[in-house]
Amino acid sequence: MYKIEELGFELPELPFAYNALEPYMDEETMKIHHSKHHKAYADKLKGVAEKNGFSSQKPLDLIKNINSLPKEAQKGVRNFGGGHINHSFFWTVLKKGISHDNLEVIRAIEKKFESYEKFVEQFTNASNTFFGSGWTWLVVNANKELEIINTANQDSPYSNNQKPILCLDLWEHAYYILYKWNRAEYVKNWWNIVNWEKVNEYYLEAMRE
Ligand code: MN3
Repeated sequence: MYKIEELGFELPELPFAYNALEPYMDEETMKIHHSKHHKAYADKLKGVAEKNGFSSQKPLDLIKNINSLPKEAQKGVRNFGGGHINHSFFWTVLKKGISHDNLEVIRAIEKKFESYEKFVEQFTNASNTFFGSGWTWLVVNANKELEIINTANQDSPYSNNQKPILCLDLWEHAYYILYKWNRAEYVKNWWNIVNWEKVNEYYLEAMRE
């Protein structure tokens, strides 16, 4: 599987088949989400990078250092770079049938949120009460603590010195074909396709750094 820090401006291959998350996420949504929406972010970021002379840099570094980029490049990097990086990250934390038992990240979640169930409740609540397009994240913050946050549009936690370990796409394009208006049902079903083994990997990496 690709590493976020090594990504360039090309669309990364989805680490699973388009129908691999059925019935919780349908094949048509995954196809459009990855090959149209994500690809558009990557292509537009490439345009911004070419125009501003950033083509030799890594997209993740652009997102991390967004505030030190020239003002005229920041909006494009925030929207398209965020879109590219956030989606690339999202695909890696999706997989069907992964147990959350016996993982260090779950011990840390239990310590921070009391129990796995309480964590799920808080994350779900953060998603359901978020207005508009954006994301819900579990991050390791600058104090090395777990924290649930939302970001609007394609804003990325990487820009705020937070290390994401799990995320959920709340844009309508992520669920509308299958769930229509019912975002809460999408959020509820999404827990069946969290790749906890990858989340655990990200957690251990973030705590080591
Ligand atoms: Mn999306």
